[in-house]
Amino acid sequence: MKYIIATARSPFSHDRIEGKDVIRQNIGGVATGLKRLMQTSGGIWVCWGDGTLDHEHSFEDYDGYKIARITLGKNEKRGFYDDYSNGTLWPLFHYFRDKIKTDNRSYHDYYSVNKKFAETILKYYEPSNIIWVHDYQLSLVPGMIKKARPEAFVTTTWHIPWVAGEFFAILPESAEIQESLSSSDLISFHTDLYTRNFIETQEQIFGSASNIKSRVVAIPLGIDDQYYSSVGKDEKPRKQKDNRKIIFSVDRLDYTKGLKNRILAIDLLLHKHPELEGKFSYIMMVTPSRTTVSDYVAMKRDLEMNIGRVNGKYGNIDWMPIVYMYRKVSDAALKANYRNAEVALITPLMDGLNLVSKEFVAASRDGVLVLSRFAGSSYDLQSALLVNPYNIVEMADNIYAALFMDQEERKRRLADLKATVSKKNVAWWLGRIEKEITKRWVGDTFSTSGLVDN
Ligand code: GDG
Repeated sequence: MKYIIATARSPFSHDRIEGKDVIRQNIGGVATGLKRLMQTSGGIWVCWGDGTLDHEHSFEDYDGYKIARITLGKNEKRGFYDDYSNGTLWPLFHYFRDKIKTDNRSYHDYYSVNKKFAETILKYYEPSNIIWVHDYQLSLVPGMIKKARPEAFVTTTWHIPWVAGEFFAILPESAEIQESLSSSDLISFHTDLYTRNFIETQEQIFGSASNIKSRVVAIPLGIDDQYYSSVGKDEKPRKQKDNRKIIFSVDRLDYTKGLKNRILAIDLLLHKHPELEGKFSYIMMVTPSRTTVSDYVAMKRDLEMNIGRVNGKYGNIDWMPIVYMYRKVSDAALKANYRNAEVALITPLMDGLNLVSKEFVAASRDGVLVLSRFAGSSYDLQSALLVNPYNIVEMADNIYAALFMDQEERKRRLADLKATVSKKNVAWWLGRIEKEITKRWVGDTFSTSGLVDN
């Protein structure tokens, strides 16, 4: 049995940088999990080729599987990716009402790009294939495939939250999207809350959800815990100057991540506890993201202004409370930062899951996780210090508690968290999805990828 996987972003892209042809790997846990599946079971990965040289590699054999790339024109990309996916659906599914753009023209591009994906999938489809569609950029693909080939098995994984039905109703195209997704043979979300919201949405739009209840499941994505817990051979624990404690975070630059509220919490922490001057460094890594979307440009300016304000207010010639880095770092550097941190501050305002929280837990030696209640991962990571990211006082108090938590409690909490993260790792996730497919598959040739670990 082979998969045809469809994701908006590609596992890697071909680019020309300073006159040299290079391969750029896609960062992020989804790509890592799926690469592993494709390497083991083979199949075809259909994706958007956004690299400058990807048009020269529209179909290639790579590492045991095949990649089919769809190239998009400049306007098409803007309508599909910047405007509808990231300007309409992203804020909608994270409850940012004021940011939702409801513009029919960009839906047109979104529709036609989804059609290109569906056509490409159907071009390669064979009856023994499982078609696995990922995420909000491709929400119309399941419906398009089922219309053309009702017998094809389509499973969909939704990586971001699913909102309450009455909020989803804001979207002019809500019925089309719901109809398409609910035609999947299996649809998975990260939490029970999202599955409940999806079923309620179905009831509100179509009057009943009895036909989809058995096809909707909650299976949270896991990470490759062994990779994060292994120590690189050149890696040494870093000593901070004057034994300063390290608070760490890494996020894409995004308004859903609650970056500014964290700076406000550091401000309040230092206001309430002036004795903490010089006692910690907050290393805030921010990864450039969606740099062509206008909201993100303004947000960056506002964040940097606040970091400067807080550093200016409390810093001195030997110490700045916030060490800010705006760039992508290597996997090895990220792992070392996870390991060296006493506290991880992961406080999104809304997040489908949040892989960073799990990666920190796997890598950490004795760190404390301060985690937002609105991250999907908080459902499983109950031994973290859970905070409301809108409540600045609560955040400041929990950062203080994390910095000064006694060893016994740190160890107990981290051991609980590690047990969950390694039990529900990426192999577990793939295994659970394959098990659900097996239950529903009516073809006679289904065999799992062998990654099952449940
Ligand atoms: C969607 C949902 C859901 C980040 N900066 C660097 C870097 N990263 C890696 C992290 C992590 C990943 O990117 C980000 O994880 P998220 O969980 O935020 O995932 P996304 O793909 O952005 O988002 C989210 C996820 O899908 C999975 O379903 O959790 O809720 O929005 O793996 O480590 N990696 C490196 N350098 C960086 O600078 N090497």
